[in-house]
Amino acid sequence: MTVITKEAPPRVEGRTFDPETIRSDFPILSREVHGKPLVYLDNAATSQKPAVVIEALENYYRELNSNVHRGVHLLSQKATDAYEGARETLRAFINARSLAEVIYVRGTTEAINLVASTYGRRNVGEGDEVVITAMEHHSNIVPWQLLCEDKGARLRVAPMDDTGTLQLPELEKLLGPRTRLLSLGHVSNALGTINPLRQIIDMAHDRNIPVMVDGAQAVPHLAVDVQALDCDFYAFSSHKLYGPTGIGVLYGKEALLKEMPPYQGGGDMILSVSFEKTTYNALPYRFEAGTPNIADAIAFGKAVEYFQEQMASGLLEYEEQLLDYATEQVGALPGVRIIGTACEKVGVVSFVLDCAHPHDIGTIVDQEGVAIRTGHHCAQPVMERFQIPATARASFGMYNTRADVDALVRSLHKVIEVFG
Ligand code: C6P
Repeated sequence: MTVITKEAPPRVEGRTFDPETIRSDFPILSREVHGKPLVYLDNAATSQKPAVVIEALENYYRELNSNVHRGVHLLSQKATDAYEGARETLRAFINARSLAEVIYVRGTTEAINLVASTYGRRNVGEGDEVVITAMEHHSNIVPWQLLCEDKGARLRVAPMDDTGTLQLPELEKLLGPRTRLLSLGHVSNALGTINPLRQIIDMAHDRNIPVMVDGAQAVPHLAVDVQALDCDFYAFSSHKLYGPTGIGVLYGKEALLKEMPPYQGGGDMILSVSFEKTTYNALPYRFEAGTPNIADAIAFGKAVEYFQEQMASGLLEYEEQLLDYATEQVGALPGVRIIGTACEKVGVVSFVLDCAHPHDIGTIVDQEGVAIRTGHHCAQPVMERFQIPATARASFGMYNTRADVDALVRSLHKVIEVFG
């Protein structure tokens, strides 16, 4: 039996999620493209930003700009408070035990590279194995390939079936005495599959194998509680969660982080430096060398607060219904094949049409003002598994409506008229 962690956080009574009100919080949604109203359905690539996030960025540079953890002057103290306050917002958001477990990084990609180059370099040796799955984004493949090449270790890949569902018995068979880490996505960006993390993590922990989770596509659509999941590492990016680019989080269990060597050397990650010996700062700063991305971290905190408000109003249920509607409408098109039909899905509808290459689909719907992503979605092995070069992918955010889905479907009828 597959157990899915798709819990919604508690709803605040009397509040109803209203996408129309939400839309007015996102300035970019009122612009036109090619003379048509923008229909933005590329949220898995990056989401749009609400005014509160844009204002937080502007406010930082107008009112607070200063370096953190360094100055005794007022601005530096205020900037430090705002920067560390955002860390607390992020800690509470994923329910990490302590601030020491919340490391600021550039995004999911850097988080995975950090774990590969520190935890991986220390714990993976010749003949050892790292296990991933067949539905990973390149960010959760290449860092492990680099590590395995360097160490003479082996990368093993758990397969998925034709619906894009991970084959758990096959995964279980791969978890052996030489497995040093399992790293997998919570949600697939190319297929939308939600992996049953709790069950998988228990399976790995029964064999003393730590688990790293790529949460880039999960955090914008699911309630994530790292303690309930009991994952060892969890990575996510701000820019897919209505926050700015260039900032993200690596969560790690403190006991593991403490034993890991530093990632990069430089300012802020040290306690003392001499030419003979350097001692390192406490967590999380030990992994945050150099002047950090202060403004974006603060705005990320604002994005999370905004997102949490919408979750408390029923956002996640709304998104589920919208995805069902989109799947039904797109699935009814002539000559369409939906790629990724797992029972538990979130966020995306990936598809191909008999009559047109995905790039042509993307170009024609763009002329109608509809932004979708086409290509391999940085998941080339997924395309190979389904024996297709690419897909067209519509991906949803909190401001999308049934009218957006209808606009997509109308534009796809144009594609079929031209190529069919
Ligand atoms: N996927 C997409 O269009 P960064 O770039 O570090 O913020 O996130 C990388 C990443 C890692 N894992 C998953 C599952 C992802 O989906 C992504 C980013 C985007 O699907 C851009 S390729």
